[in-house]
Amino acid sequence: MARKKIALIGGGMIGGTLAHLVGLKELGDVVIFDIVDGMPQGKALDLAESSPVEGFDAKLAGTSEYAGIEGADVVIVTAGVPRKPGMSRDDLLEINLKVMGQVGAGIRKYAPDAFVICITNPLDAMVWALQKASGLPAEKVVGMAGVLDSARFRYFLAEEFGVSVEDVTAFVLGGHGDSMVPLARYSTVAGIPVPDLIAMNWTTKARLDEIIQRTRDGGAEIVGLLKTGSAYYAPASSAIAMAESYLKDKKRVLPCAAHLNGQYGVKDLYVGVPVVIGSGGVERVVEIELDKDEKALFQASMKTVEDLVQRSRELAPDL
Ligand code: TXD
Repeated sequence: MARKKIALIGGGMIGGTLAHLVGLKELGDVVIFDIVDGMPQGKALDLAESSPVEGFDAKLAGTSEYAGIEGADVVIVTAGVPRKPGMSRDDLLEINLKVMGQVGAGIRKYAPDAFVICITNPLDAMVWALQKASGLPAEKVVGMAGVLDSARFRYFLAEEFGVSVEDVTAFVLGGHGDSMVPLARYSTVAGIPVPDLIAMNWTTKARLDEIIQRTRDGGAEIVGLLKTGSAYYAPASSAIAMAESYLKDKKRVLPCAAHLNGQYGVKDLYVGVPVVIGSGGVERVVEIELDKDEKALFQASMKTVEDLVQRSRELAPDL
């Protein structure tokens, strides 16, 4: 059986890390596409030269031609401009919409059967634009944000409780950004819901609220520390988890920005919800029961996504 082909559109900080992880996990061959002259070729060669030491077999190539992504099984898109300190995700809207138009056209032409994962910010609008621009079925185009946001929540909870990150599960719903909705009720330590852990005196409601706020601000915290870019290790790991679930038909239940068509009362928007990812792409949207407060937070988050998409429609009417 031929190796799978994974195309990475954007070979920057996340793109390079994605290529490294694909190699280390032996998920398939890699093509890095970028508009910067020589950079994708240089990164691909450097990574290929690590393969004898790490012991993985994969072809790694760099390209500035869309033809290079031909026949890709998975396409992961990070192309665009990253957030700088003080810059909101929304500031990136206009420039990155143009990039999604180009990338979508490239995917439409050369990789129409691929499973496409969008990472570029502002995420919920970019994945919407990428699906429109590529014309791929909505279940084959998803956005990565929830796996990262919930990984941050899990990490902070594991630290708080002094337990393994492996035993902490967490759910984050809604848009990627300040309006995301971390769901404490659906977050557990080995199956014990976080509110029960408060009752067991493992933590306090006040501490939990601080952790939730830190999760919401997780991206900005890293941007503030790095000063010259945004997070890339955890975002790359998160997208790889999604790609792996597709490639291996694992049917993992992961929070992703998925196209909703009525679920959660939402129409034609990409919003972070739990989905099942298997060889069919997004095979199922999991509609969980929300209580009154959670519903209100989800609605507010939805409103910010709706506004962003509305502005995208105005800025890019031909999408
Ligand atoms: O949770 C999430 N979704 C995110 C999103 C978490 C962290 C970062 N997130 C966003 O991912 C971030 O705001 C950016 O929009 C993307 C990519 O972040 P990265 O840190 O990898 O940015 P880089 O290093 O600037 O890489 C972007 C690359 C860079 O090499 C550019 O030359 C290239 O994109 N680029 C293009 N490639 C192809 N085609 C076009 N048009 C293009 N324009 C720029």
